[in-house]
Amino acid sequence: MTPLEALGANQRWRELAQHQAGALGRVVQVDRGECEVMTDDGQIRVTSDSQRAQDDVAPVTGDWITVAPDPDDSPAVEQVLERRTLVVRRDPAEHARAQTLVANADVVGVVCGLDRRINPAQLERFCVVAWQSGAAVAVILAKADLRRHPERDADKAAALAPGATVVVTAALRGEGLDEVAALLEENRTLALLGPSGVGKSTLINALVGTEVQATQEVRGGDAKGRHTTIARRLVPVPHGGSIVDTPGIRAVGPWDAWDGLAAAYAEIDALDHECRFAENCWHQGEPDCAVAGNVDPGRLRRYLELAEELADQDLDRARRRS
Ligand SMILES: Nc1nc2c(ncn2[C@@H]2O[C@H](COP(=O)(O)OP(=O)(O)O)[C@@H](O)[C@H]2O)c(=O)[nH]1
Ligand SMILES: [Mg+2]
Ligand SMILES: [Zn+2]
Repeated sequence: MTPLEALGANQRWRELAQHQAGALGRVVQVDRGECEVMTDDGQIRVTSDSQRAQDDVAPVTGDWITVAPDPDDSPAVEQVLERRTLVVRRDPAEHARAQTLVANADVVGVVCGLDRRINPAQLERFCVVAWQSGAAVAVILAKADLRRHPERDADKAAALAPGATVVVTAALRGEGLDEVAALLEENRTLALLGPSGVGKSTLINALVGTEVQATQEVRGGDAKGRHTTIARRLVPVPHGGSIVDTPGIRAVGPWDAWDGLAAAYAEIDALDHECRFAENCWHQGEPDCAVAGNVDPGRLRRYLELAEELADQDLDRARRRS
């Protein structure tokens, strides 16, 4: 298998690239206007200078692109090929803006460290962002060696993340790695999402077999990790597939994520249609409500909070446009 095939090159991407003049490549890492790009001729540095690009989509890690075929110039991004999936969050610095994290992940793995209790609100928020991307979703429970009954955590996670595959790992002991590798079958791309310190880099290193990602001791006292690695880098996994870390995330804000909300709270969304649209019911004790009483009250409360957050964002965007 060529390095580009190891990163998921297939007939589909090659056909899309054929409509462009340039050669197919996949963005491995982006930093300050330059991309590391894997091509059929190996890895090259490409400027993403928008002057020469045909569109103004800024490439992110995981993007499939074509590289402008100009022999006299340094290589540049010609076109960012239409993304199959895209992980987007609300920009933590600039709240009225979206920040794109990873393109073309097949699976988004939301990672929770079992050195602390699963935080339902946090897990669900990450799941909203994960589902919104369009990828499949997995919840990866890390550091299971620290728990006497990790299967109970798995049950809890499954209840908080309907539709997601739940995987239990203890990467330092090499446990659960086969289950993660199964997510990577057919050269799929897995994007890890989760706060610092949960064990993402340790898991990647265990899968890859070498120290490709710096890991950091969790600070004493709290379980927050330091932000050791900031670059989002796509790395091939020896037994197939590729994996990308999203370091340095404290909290994740959903962005225009109504589909993600519906998927992350699928059991509530299914009932929601029965009364919200017919009776304009907000499931707060109205008579004949199909939702309240039939779903977990904590999940309902968090679902409604997130719906309000998204509705506020919609209003905000509408105001800005007018
Ligand atoms: N006990 C235990 N600790 C782990 C495991 N995986 C990671 N850690 C520790 O958790 C801390 C943060 O891990 P790291 O991979 O850097 O987290 P990241 O910020 O999500 O990339 C480090 O001190 C790791 O040694 C595990 O499977 N078991
Ligand atoms: Mg890390
Ligand atoms: Zn209702």
